[in-house]
Amino acid sequence: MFEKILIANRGEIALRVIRACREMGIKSVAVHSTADADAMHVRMADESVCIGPNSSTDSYLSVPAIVSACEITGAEAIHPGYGFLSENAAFVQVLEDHAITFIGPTAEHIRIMGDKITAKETAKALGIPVVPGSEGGVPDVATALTVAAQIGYPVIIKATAGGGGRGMKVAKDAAELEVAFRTARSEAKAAFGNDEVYMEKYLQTPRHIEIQVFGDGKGRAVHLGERDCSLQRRHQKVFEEAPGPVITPEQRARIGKICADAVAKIGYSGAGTIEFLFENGEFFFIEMNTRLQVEHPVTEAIFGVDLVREQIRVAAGLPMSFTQDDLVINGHAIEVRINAEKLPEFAPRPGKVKVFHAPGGLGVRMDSALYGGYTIPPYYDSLIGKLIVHGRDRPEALARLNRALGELIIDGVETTIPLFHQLLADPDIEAGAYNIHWLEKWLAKTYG
Ligand code: MV4
Repeated sequence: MFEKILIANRGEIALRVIRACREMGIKSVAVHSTADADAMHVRMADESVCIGPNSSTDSYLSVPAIVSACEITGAEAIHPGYGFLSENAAFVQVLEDHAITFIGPTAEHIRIMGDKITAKETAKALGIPVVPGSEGGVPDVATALTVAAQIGYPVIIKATAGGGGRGMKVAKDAAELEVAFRTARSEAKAAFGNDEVYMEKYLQTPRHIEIQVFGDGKGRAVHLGERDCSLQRRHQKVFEEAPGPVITPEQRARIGKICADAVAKIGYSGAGTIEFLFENGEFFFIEMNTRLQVEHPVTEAIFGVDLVREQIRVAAGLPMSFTQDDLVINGHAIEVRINAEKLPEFAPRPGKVKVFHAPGGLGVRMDSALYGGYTIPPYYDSLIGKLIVHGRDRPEALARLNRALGELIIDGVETTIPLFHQLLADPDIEAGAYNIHWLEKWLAKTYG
């Protein structure tokens, strides 16, 4: 096992990894920007290294600074958390060349899944159901029209280098396709420096269902069911739950086995998430994320596993501590993401936190790096906490969420907490009757 791990991240996810390290008897090294000198991850780690100025580009995204911090402290492995360098194949390649262990998949697996066409071709070849669409890239409008005539309208054009919703365009008929195609291309070029696009049948009212997978890098893999992450605003998840409120045990077992077999076959290592659109009882692959996700705690709650501990184990060459048969769902879990933002526009509101009081009690987990007197810097993501609740069933989880939100106090900055009180009062949320468009529509009608 490793003696020392460096955490190339900040905020709640850095604490999450430090906690797993401490429970495993592993020393932790925090890295931080100058703006984060007083951050909780720096206090909680065994050691810390300042790696650069405020800007993420020059600190949390600086490969030379992070590799140097590793060499100075003698850390043998790096946990990337999510965001920042977590899905950067070039970074993982550098670590492979420096004999530093990356706690995550290989550079090659990250590269395959980072290119959305290669990802989809790989998924399809592995037996994962994909959305009907173009075979690879679509080079021109004429090809786009031919593909659309085959798959039927509406269609969606996506950037090969994209993901997370950036650079997508929908066309409802041939008349709209030419403009949609040209716009998608130029936006892809501007955003990613790569103008390659591909096309799919546009699904109109799906849910976003993602399957958690886990591989040992030696050809064994399991699935840990699904999360329903349909409640999103501008491609940012807001509320996530596991299990999905409309997924049957048979659907879960079937798609779960397909996903676990697929990642086993490629020798995938560590945590991964296979994202699907789910409509009329069918799953359609869209992307795979090769990292630990923000919403992993809902899966941990219902399966009673520590996913970060497992990531560290397999990175050290140990087997996973469970088999598929050990993984039995217990109850229901919900996460809400709390941002330092002003409603209704979700405008970032960094600043000084006067009082922070985390809720507690049975079935409540608060992952946050806040403390009273802390000043949230303006340079990074506005996520300041995740409240995760677990109950014996969905109604109990919802009641517990309502209760825990009532106990949570964050004074001094505006937050998205009031949104969740309002959402919990909505009959559609109570019924689990929502899709990927529900939240944007609800926000438009509630906040105007
Ligand atoms: C789609 C789609 C409908 N049909 N693909 C958005 C983010 C990216 N991961 C994929 N996205 C979508 N792909 C087809 N063929 C609708 C979306 C989409 C969406 C997906 C998940 C969650 C929220 C969303 C909001 C708008 C659009």
